[in-house]
Amino acid sequence: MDPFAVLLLCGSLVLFSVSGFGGAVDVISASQTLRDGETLNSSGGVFQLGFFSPGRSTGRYLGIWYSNIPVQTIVWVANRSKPVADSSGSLIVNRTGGLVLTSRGNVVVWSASPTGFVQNPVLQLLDNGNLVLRSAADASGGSSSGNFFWQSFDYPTDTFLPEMKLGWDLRTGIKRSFSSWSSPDDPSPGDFTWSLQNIEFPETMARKGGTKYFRSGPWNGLRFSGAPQQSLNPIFWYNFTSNEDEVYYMYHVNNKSMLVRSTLNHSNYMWERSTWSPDSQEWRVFLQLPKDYCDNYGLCGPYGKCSMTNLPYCQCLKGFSPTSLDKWNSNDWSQGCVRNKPLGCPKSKDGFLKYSNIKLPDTTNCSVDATLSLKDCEKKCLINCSCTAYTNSDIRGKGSGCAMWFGELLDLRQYPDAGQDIYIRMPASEIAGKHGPVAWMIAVVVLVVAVSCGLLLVICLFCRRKKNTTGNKEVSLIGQEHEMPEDDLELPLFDLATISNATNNFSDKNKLGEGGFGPVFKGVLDDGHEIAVKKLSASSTQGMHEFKNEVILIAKLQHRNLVKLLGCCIQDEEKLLIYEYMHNKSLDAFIFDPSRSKLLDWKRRFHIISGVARGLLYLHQDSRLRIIHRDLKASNVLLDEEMNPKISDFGLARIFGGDQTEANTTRVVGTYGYMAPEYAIDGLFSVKSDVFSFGILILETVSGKRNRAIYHSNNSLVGHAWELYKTGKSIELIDPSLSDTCTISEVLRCIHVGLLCLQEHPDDRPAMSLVVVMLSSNGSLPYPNQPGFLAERKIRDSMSSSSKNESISVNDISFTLLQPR
Ligand SMILES: *[C@@H]1O[C@H](CO)[C@@H](O)[C@H](O)[C@H]1NC(C)=O
Ligand SMILES: *[C@@H]1O[C@H](CO)[C@@H](O)[C@H](O)[C@H]1NC(C)=O
Ligand SMILES: *[C@@H]1O[C@H](CO)[C@@H](O)[C@H](O)[C@H]1NC(C)=O
Ligand SMILES: *[C@@H]1O[C@H](CO)[C@@H](O)[C@H](O)[C@H]1NC(C)=O
Ligand SMILES: *[C@@H]1O[C@H](CO)[C@@H](O)[C@H](O)[C@H]1NC(C)=O
Ligand SMILES: *[C@@H]1O[C@H](CO)[C@@H](O)[C@H](O)[C@H]1NC(C)=O
Ligand SMILES: *[C@@H]1O[C@H](CO)[C@@H](O)[C@H](O)[C@H]1NC(C)=O
Ligand SMILES: CC(=O)N[C@H]1CO[C@H](CO)[C@@H](O)[C@@H]1O
Repeated sequence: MDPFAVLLLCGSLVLFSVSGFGGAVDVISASQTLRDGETLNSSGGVFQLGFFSPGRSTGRYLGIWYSNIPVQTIVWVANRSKPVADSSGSLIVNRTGGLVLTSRGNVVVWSASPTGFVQNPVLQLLDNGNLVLRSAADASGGSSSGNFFWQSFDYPTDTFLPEMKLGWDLRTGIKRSFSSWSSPDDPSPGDFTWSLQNIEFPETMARKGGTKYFRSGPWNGLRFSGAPQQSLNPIFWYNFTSNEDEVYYMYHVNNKSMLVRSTLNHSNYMWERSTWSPDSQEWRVFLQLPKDYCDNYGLCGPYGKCSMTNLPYCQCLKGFSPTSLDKWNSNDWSQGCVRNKPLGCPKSKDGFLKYSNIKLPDTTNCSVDATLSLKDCEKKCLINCSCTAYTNSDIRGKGSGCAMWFGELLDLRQYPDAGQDIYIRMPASEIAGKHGPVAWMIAVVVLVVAVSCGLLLVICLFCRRKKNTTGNKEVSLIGQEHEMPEDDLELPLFDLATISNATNNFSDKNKLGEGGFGPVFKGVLDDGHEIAVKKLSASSTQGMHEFKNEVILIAKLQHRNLVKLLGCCIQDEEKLLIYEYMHNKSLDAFIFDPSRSKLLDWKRRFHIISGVARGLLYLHQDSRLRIIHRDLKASNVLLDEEMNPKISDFGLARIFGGDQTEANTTRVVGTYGYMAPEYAIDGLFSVKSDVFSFGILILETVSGKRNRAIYHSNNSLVGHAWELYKTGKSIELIDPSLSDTCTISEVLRCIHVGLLCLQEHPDDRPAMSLVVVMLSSNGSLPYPNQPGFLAERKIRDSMSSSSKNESISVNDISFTLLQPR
């Protein structure tokens, strides 16, 4: 017998014993073929190798997926960019261990070669999803690293599985990184990639079309310095290995029977980690990166520092100022900051300022010496004039190693309680005075402030005296802050010329928007005060005198959640209301905008919901006027510089007619999507119709979605929220961009209160005083009934009153009068 044949026979015998065990086929041996339609199962039945067609594609790809879950979840694709056109594809392991995928006519579609000579090559699919080529003689064969001549884990696609390595194999030169699919129908590499970079001080970097987009920060011995959420999870543990053979990052799952994967999502550009939930039979995402606005790469430019707890988010480091003040002030921070004073090196001395809880800057221009202590690191940095910062490269224990940055510091971030220390180089003059001169300066500043306050007080008193005596038109803006004796409260009357001047003659450039009662313009008074001017449309039926009286009454309403009315102007048929200017525009500009919605984390949104509730309570009960807003909606909630909510447009309905607590009106103001059924249909309004609108506002703020249609219970946001509530799945209503910042119990409470506000019968809705209590306490809440849907009301009404034409015509009138906005 030919010796080669004997060898082959032996090989197959060994093979037989391997594959025969347990009956499942988890290996393909030399010269065997895997055809389209056949699968190779891993021994524990977790994964499967075979041919598949993704989404709507008809092309066939060779790939690996989970065998036991109904949602086809591909974890690896061999020929990502070159499908087999029909089902003629077949994979063969040739005698030298080459893997060859051919289509009709033996055309090679994909191939892979072993890294060396393999005796009796076999291809095996392991239970961790790794497809490996090994020698049949190699008995180990387990899922431990083993002697693999080729493995799919070295050529990742978009999925990072536990035990896979992200990084470099320095012996073979392989660099393992990830790229998203192009689309759900096309596994070819998309423009979203994820890799480990900067081998000196490695960090992971996500790129979108080649542009840096999110960075994890470098590995500091325990975790990536910019991914604090990592250390919080008991399900995983992480390994980072760096030696002369390999530099890589890896994660493991404690519970082996749990299915976990991380993917690059091509549709939302997120790095998502999810687990399979056997109960609900779906993948549950529990970690998404980037996580918040400050995670945007380089948002604050060089020497800028991002913090989610500050507004604006970006700040210059101490001793630095914005490169371009104009851009900085218009929230374009990308140009970053420059030093106020140049470094002294080499002529004079420099020192370092310590910052704590920092995500370390981009490590591209960083070098590490693991043998140095922090003290020696400082010395070494100090003698090289281009060294701008240093810190420990490993923070385990007391900290060790030395990392130094050369050149600009980019993508710094301040955490409240994560990150680590960094020491940033400054000229000695900017640090030296930390105790002496600074304390001195503080003393001087305090003195100056005290003296000027005193002076101001005197001036104010003087002015007040003067005003009282002359009784002239009040034009000053100061002195309106607090409640004054009745007779002293006079509304500032502005001159039309002043306002016209401030708004560039009501130019379109100054227009902020079109409110329910007329356009709104931004203006700047001569003294620099920014104002918003509402030009009332002429349709008010009131005379000038009544109008002025109304405005004076409304100007008395003072609450921190109401926009402050600064004055008015009545001249030449023009009626203008002058308000304080709100820098952050309105709530709808944030929650409905995919990119800006990240700016409002849950804490802020809850603050907004609570603030609006208090503002509304004040209007309904605490103010002397009992005002019904009648047009509460996201675009009428303005946000100041600190994102405090302020209700605007209150009292306008009053100016334009009726002021009873419950009234019937022929003119239905208000906005489609926010109106209570009894108001929209019967024109009946009360404080409880505001409560209904507030319920809509809560649901929109929580979900980030507009309530567009209330006609069809299934399509509307309200209907959706109700369906989810009934099935105990309210969590699914939450805006995905909140998922990491929210306190679930608080969100669920808000949704619950929202549904109570949306009850069909006004009497079933809580008053605002109760809403405020319900939002802030932990007590149990009543079970809501089905919310009031316009559609059902309308249909029921017209059925029950088919004999009464009257009611139908009322419906028609009210709908034609709706203001579609
Ligand atoms: C592989 O597993 C699937 C499902 O678990 C099963 O239907 C198939 O028969 C298995 N194939 C082999 C060759 O064992
Ligand atoms: C096996 O396949 C590899 C990869 O395509 C190829 O380089 C090699 O020549 C093939 N060997 C044989 C014996 O066909
Ligand atoms: C990974 O790290 C853990 C501790 O975090 C350690 O017990 C384990 O041996 C490490 N594994 C590898 C493969 O380095
Ligand atoms: C491991 O995960 C499985 C599947 O999710 C679960 O059924 C099992 O209870 C878990 N075991 C432990 C010890 O947590
Ligand atoms: C990507 O995200 C979208 C929506 O966020 C989701 O529907 C889709 O399943 C995700 N795709 C992958 C591959 O995880
Ligand atoms: C690193 O240094 C080079 C050369 O000075 C510079 O062009 C580059 O912008 C720097 N990169 C970072 C991330 O600081
Ligand atoms: C400072 O360090 C940089 C980066 O390591 C190096 O290229 C440069 O030569 C050093 N300069 C001096 C004066 O030592
Ligand atoms: C013959 C071959 O290997 N063709 C392609 C299969 O897909 C990979 C990954 O996308 C490509 O790199 C190959 O060129």
